[in-house]
Amino acid sequence: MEGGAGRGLECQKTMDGKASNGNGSEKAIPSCCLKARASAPEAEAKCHSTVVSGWFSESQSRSEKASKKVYFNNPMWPGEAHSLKVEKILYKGKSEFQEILVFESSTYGKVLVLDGIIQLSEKDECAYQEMIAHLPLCSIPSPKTVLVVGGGDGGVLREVSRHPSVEHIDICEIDKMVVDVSKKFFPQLSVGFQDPRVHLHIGDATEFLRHAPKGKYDAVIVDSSDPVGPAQELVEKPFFETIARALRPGGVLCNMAESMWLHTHLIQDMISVCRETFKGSVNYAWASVPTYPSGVIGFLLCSTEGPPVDFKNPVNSIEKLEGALKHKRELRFYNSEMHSAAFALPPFLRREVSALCHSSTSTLPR
Ligand code: JFQ
Repeated sequence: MEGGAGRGLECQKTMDGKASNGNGSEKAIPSCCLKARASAPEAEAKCHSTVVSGWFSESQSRSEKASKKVYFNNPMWPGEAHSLKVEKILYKGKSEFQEILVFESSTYGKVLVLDGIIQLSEKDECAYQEMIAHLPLCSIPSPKTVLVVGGGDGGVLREVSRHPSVEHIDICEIDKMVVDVSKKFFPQLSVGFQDPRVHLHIGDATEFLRHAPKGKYDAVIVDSSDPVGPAQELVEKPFFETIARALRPGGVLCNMAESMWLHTHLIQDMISVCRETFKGSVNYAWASVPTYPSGVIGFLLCSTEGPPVDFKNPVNSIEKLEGALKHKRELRFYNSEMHSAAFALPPFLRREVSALCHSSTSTLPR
């Protein structure tokens, strides 16, 4: 986009906390410019490099030399950085894989951040965890064996365990520290680990899937972080092939699939790869999650060849499952209407992601 550099310079003027109105007098910075403040080095970043002037921003920071901090756009959402006001930093640590931060926000409750990227907030986690779990599990009759990839906070497990038909839940999370931090700070999510059907495996998901018996799972749910760094291979063909192998005929995959506002190329690539790999249905759905970049998140739903799966019309509706609506806690976001609505796609997405048009089971009218 033209003019970006010029706007950047304007922002620099606000770094001292004041802005000039051009006639020599100074005025307070409008709140919209607070975001801009976080995009440059600041002495005030005293608690954590992503927290500047009391605001967490989802841009990344990296120390070049010990004393010098360099702030830059996150490559997944260049030119923007959603901010939350921080009340208190509750935890900061570094695992073998990533930097972990937990803070109390002013308006979204506690927030979990990995490598500078928001994973969940207490206020809106329900939308993501409920949708990523129930979109696939309500699309097949009586799911019994489920694998969760990632999801170390336990929120997806909490949702999967609402399903009374489920007998066995494997979870493969690479970073044990995420599980431990969640158990300490997010008991409403980590409650998912308490279900006796859950079996936790700490390790690499591709390895885990390679050794999984062929056709073992009715459903696989990939609750990954963004595909930069360690999660990169989770959007590539070999990974999807191992999932397809581990699913039974007519088994289902639900994979986090980023934002339709920001990542149409990635969505296009994922759909193309999944269409080659999964010979049943491939559909895209989405939900509103205010703390994720652009405020929405997508889900890619795929089924293997076998009994046909109509993702848009749940055959295993949650309202009919005994005890499901209130298991551990009440559902907050998901119901059968939200399920079907999630597959309605705006025209711009249909136009930009041509892969959505190339199947009898796509969400597009033919
Ligand atoms: C929550 N259980 C995991 N997964 C969250 N940009 C991702 C976090 C980062 C987002 C996309 C979803």
